[in-house]
Amino acid sequence: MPSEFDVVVVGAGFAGLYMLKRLREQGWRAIVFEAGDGVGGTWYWNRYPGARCDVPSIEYSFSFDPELEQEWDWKERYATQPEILAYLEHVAERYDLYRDIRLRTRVESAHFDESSGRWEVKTDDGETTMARYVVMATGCLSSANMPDIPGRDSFEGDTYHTGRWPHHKVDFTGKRVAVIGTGSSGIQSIPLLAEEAEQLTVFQRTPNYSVPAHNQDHTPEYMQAVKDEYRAIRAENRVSPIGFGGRVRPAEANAMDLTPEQRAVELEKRWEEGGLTFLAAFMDVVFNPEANAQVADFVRRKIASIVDDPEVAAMLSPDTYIGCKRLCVDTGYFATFNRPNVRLVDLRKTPIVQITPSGVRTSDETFEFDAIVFATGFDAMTGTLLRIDIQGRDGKTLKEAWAEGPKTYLGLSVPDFPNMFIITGPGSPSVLTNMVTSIEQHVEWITDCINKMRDEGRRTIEAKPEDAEQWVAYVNQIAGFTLYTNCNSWYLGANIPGKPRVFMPLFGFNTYEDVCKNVVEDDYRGFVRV
Ligand code: NA7
Repeated sequence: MPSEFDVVVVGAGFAGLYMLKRLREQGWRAIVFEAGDGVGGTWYWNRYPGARCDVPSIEYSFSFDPELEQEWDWKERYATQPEILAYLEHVAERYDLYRDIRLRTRVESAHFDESSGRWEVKTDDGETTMARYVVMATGCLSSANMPDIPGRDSFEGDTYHTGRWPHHKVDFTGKRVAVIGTGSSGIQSIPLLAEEAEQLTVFQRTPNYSVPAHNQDHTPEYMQAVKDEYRAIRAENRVSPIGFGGRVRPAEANAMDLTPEQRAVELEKRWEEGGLTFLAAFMDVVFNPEANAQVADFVRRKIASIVDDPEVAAMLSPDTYIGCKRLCVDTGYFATFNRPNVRLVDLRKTPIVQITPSGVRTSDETFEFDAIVFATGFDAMTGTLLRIDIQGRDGKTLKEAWAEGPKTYLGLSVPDFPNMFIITGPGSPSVLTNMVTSIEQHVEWITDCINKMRDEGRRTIEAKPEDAEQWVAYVNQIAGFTLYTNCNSWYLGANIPGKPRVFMPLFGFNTYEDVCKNVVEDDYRGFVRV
C-alpha cells in the first residue's frame, strides 16, 4: 500500500528544510525525500577545499525566526562549507525536522494521477507515496556536469568532481594534480590545491573575472552589532534587487557620467571592500557595454599587476562582459599562478584531445597526473528536475514540456503539471540573488497558496499555458536589457552541449516579489484553480 501524505518535498537543502517546517506549522502532513546521507543539499555535496559561499554569511542564512539568528554566530565574513552545513544540521535538529525527512532516498518518478488528482511518487527504495502536492526543492546547482571528454573513464589515477567531493579529507601532498575548469569552484579550490600538490596544472577554457573576498573573522562585537540590527538588515534584503547587500553603499552614478579619475577611485574602493557588490560600483555596469568595459578593464589591470608573468596574466584576463558569467570571489586566486609549482594551460589555444590512462593530452602536449579534479560545474537550474521522470496531465513529461527550454509561470509552476511547485525554479530570480532570500519568499508563497486552496475546498492549481508563455517572454525581455545574455554562461544553459539556450533566471528580486503578491491579490491571476 502506498503511503499517503498531503505534500511530498524533494530535497533537504535550505529550501526543503524551510518548506517542511512551514508546512508542518500549517497542519500539513509532509515528507521530504533526500538522496544524500544528510541534510544540506548543495552544502552537503560541495565539500571541495575552499568551498565557501560568496554571499556574506550574516545574510546567507534564514530570516524566518529571530531567535535562530540570535543564537547562531557566524565565524567569518564568508562562511565555509562545513560551517553552513553545521548550520543546516542545527536547523534540522532545532525544529525537529529529521523525523519527516527520509535520507538516502532518491525520487525516481512523480506522476500526476488524473482520477484522484494526486501525485504518485516513486523512490529508489521501491516505495510509492501518494500526495496532493509535490514541491521540488531540488536546488539550482545540484546535477554535476562531468564533460564527455574522450577517454575520460580510462584515467587510472584518482578522479574528483568539486560538486561530488568525498566526505573524507583528500590528501594531494606529493601529487601531480590537474584541475579542469575555472569557474567559482575552480577559483576557490585552486589556491588550496596549489599549496598541497607537488604540481598543479590548471586547464582553463574561459578566463573568469574574480574579485577579492577579503574574508575575515567576525569579532564578537561585530556579531553583536549585526544581531542588534538583524531585523532591519533582513527587511532591507527583502526589498533589494539581489536579496542581499542592503547595507552596501548603493551605486550613485552611471560610470559614463564620471571622469576616469572618479571611476578609478570608486572601483579601487570597491576592490578593497571585496565581494560581489563590486558590480554595484555604478548603476549601469550590467546594462551599458561602455560602462561594463571600464569595470572589466580595471579588473584586467589588477590581474596584470598581481600576476608576474605577462603571458600568464594575459591568459587569465577575461574578454567577455564582466558579470555576464557569475562573478567569482576569491582568496589569492591570481597570485597562485606566481607559484613555481602551478601551470596554466589555455584550452582555447590547445584544447584537450583526450584523457589517457596516465593523464591528459592536449593538441600540443601530453601531461601525466596522479589526480584529475573536474571543476566543471552543473547542469544548472533544470538538470536535476529533468533527471526525475516527471509526468503531468495525460502522461506529458517535463522533458517534452521543456524541450525548447524551461517554461514556467513565475518560476513556480508549469502548465499541465497541477499541484507541482518548484522552489527557485527557472524563470524566478533564484541564482541572481541571495538564494536564501529567494527560497524564503517561495516557501512562504507556496504555503500561503495551498492554505488558501484548502480554505476554499479546491483540489488543483496549475499555471495557464498562455501566462507561462508570456512569463518566459518577460524573463527574456528583462534579460535583454542587461548584458547577461552575451556569453556562454550556465544562466543560459550554454555550458551543457545540446541544452536549449534560454536565459533562465529573472533579474530583480524586489520587483518579482511584488508581481507574486499582485498575482495573489488578483485572485491567482494566471492560474487555473479547481
Ligand atoms: P561553472 O561556473 O559552470 O564553471 C565550470 C568551469 O568548467 C568553467 O570554467 C567551464 O569553462 C569549465 N568547463 C566545463 N566543461 C568543460 C570542458 N568540457 N572542458 C574544459 N572546461 C570545461 O561551475 P562552478 O562549479 O565553478 O560554479 C558554479 C556556481 O557555483 C557558481 O557560479 C557560483 O554560483 C557557485 P567555460 O566557462 O564553460 O568555458
